[in-house]
Amino acid sequence: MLGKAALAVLLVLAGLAAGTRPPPPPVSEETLEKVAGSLEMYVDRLPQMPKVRGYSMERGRATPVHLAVGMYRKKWVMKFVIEPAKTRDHSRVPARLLEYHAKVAEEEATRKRYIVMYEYDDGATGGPTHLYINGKRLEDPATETPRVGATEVWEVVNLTPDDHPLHLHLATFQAVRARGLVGLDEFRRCMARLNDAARCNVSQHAAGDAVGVPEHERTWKNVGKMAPGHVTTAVVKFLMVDTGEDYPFDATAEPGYVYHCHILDHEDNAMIRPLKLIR
Ligand SMILES: *[C@@H]1O[C@H](CO)[C@@H](O)[C@H](O)[C@H]1NC(C)=O
Ligand SMILES: [Cu+2]
Repeated sequence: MLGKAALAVLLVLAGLAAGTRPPPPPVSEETLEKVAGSLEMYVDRLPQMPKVRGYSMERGRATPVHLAVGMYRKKWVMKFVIEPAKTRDHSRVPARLLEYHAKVAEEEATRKRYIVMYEYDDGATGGPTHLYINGKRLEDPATETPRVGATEVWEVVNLTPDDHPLHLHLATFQAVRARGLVGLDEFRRCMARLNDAARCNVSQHAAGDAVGVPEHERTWKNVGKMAPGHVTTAVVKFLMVDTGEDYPFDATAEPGYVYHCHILDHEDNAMIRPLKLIR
């Protein structure tokens, strides 16, 4: 579905693409992935969206294109044509926004987990083939089995060359810091061999400059950007952060939940793992 972040990105890009004078600035795939909270493909749905116009972004130039089903391999952006509303909008901005009761207390964490992002390449072409979290497939048994109500610290180690917006179902988290990995190649080689951050001396490698968490990320979220070559420390809460209470349903029920990269292409290429809550 059209996530808010994706919509915002598309609107920004549409804004860039819409101005024909002066020519729109180039938008690279890298930029897209950096700014997006999620990237999704909507082509199959387009025939039902009459006011959407396509712009291909080949060679960094926005050129109008005729949208058709099956264009999923092309890079393009959408322009939303807003027409005067024919219905009345009764929605209102609330006088007060939601207050979060849960504190960002790293020291309250009962458990620390390493969440390691790997990218695998095709030996012949060097092109990426799939992305695993902790070297495991979705089908492998859950290894993240937090207790309901727990606070945990997740050290997200991004060994891939790309940003990944990590998305947790059910849980809410805040990144508190990110540090660059020094001796990244050596660490990557060790991780490829042992798949064990502690045995590969992650704390010695996570010694690069601390990167400030941007203001807009310093709140309870369910998606957070994980920078390449960095270890991002996130405080994760398995409860309702607005009330500080337990979930109003049985969060331990089958089939459980998942966490994954919010870029659909990555998620579809196995960057997704089960998340199983226990009592
Ligand atoms: C981790 O660090 C210890 C102590 O500095 C060292 O003896 C060990 O060889 C290191 N392990 C790896 C896999 O580099
Ligand atoms: Cu990703």
